Amino acid sequence: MRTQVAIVGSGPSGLLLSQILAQHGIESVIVENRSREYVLARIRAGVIEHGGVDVLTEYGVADRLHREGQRHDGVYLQWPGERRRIDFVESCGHSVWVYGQTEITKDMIEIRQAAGQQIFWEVSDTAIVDADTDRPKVTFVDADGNAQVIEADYVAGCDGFHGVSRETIPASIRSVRQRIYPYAWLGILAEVAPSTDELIYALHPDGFAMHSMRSEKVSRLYLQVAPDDDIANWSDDRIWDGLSTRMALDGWSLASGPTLEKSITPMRSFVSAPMRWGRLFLAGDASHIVPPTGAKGLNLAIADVKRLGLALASKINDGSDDLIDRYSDDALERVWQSTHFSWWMTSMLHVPAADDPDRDFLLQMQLTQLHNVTSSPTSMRYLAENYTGAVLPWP
Ligand code: RFL
Ligand code: PHB
Repeated sequence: MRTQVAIVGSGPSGLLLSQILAQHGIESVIVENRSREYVLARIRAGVIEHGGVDVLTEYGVADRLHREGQRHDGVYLQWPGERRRIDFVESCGHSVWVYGQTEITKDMIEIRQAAGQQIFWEVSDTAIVDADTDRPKVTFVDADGNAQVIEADYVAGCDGFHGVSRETIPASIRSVRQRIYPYAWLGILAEVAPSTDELIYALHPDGFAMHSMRSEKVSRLYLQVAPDDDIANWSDDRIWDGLSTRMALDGWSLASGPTLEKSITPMRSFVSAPMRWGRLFLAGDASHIVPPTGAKGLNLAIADVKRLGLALASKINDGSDDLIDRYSDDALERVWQSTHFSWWMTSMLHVPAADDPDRDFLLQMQLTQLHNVTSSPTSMRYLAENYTGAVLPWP
């Protein structure tokens, strides 16, 4: 097989890249190691920066988002006895949108397949070869067990944190900077109307808790748990008790409902650089991951992919090397800003381990910081600008 751009991974990065390339008249083939059903059912992010919505709108994949997504103009930060709202619009003139990554993925798969996009589902043994030559290839075994080779002009590694693309770049030229946090998030999706108008991020001595949502009838909630905790230890009753205790506030109560899904996700900050090697370009989680507290992962993926789509279009259609040569450095600038913000939010809101000798001191520092962040207009603006992405560079 021959194509212009071979894309590894059919998550938000790979799907959006194929859409952007198609709009520039460039053909691509996607290979994905999971089934279509699995990818469509995967539950992940929920918050999209206003700039991310602009990109999805510009490339024609945001019609349902505009009909069913919810605009949020603020957020609540909470600690025992206090819940304070930061108004994004007042602080920086921007908002975010709440619309599930699951829905974005569904919309993009439908749009791409209706346009005839070739996607190989359930492939195995994906490998990227000759990426540092003029003839890069993606090899894989298709769902019927046939060995396949895609010869391409360029390869986009959009295969997430556990993919093969990043490791294709020789270790000798790759640098990794990371932090593994001593806690994880237990997330549930529940069939119950949200008990709040805005997202709540709460610090409590028992651990962080958060209330997000997907629609008027479906809520998404998270609890800080130990990184080695087992979901089997968490009955629905224990989860709802934990959420109610950690988000308790006089005059407010948390409504519970049937749990549709529950899982535990470890938390890590991770950046691998560079994001390009020869004709292989990395985008999204394949190159970097952030802890979910800043709601940045999907937004970084959208930003990378717009930058990469424009760079490849400029090279393929106009013969210009400028944007592909700058891709890695330009993308990493936003990656580091979002990595810092996610680390800052995470550090402010997660309780240190019970055996941390500095626990009491650190908890007091977090309370003081939350107080300060929600008191000063300058601090509120810092949070609002970063959370909504107002200060982050969009390509
Ligand atoms: P994905 O979504 O992981 O997609 C990669 C795709 O590649 C496939 N793949 C392979 N295909 C072929 N061959 C191989 N060898 C392959 N290996 C893997 C995978 O099956 C998959 O389909 O990466 P992508 O596209 O870069 O998208 C990144 C986002 O998914 C991620 O950053 C966000 O979900 C992070 N995130 C959040 N981001 C936000 O912006 N806002 C949020 O509110 C937010 N909340 C979250 C989150 C992530 C979470 N989890 C579960 C990690 C909340 C949670 C709990
Ligand atoms: C979500 O809705 O899943 C969500 C929202 C905000 C976050 C993380 C996850 O920071």
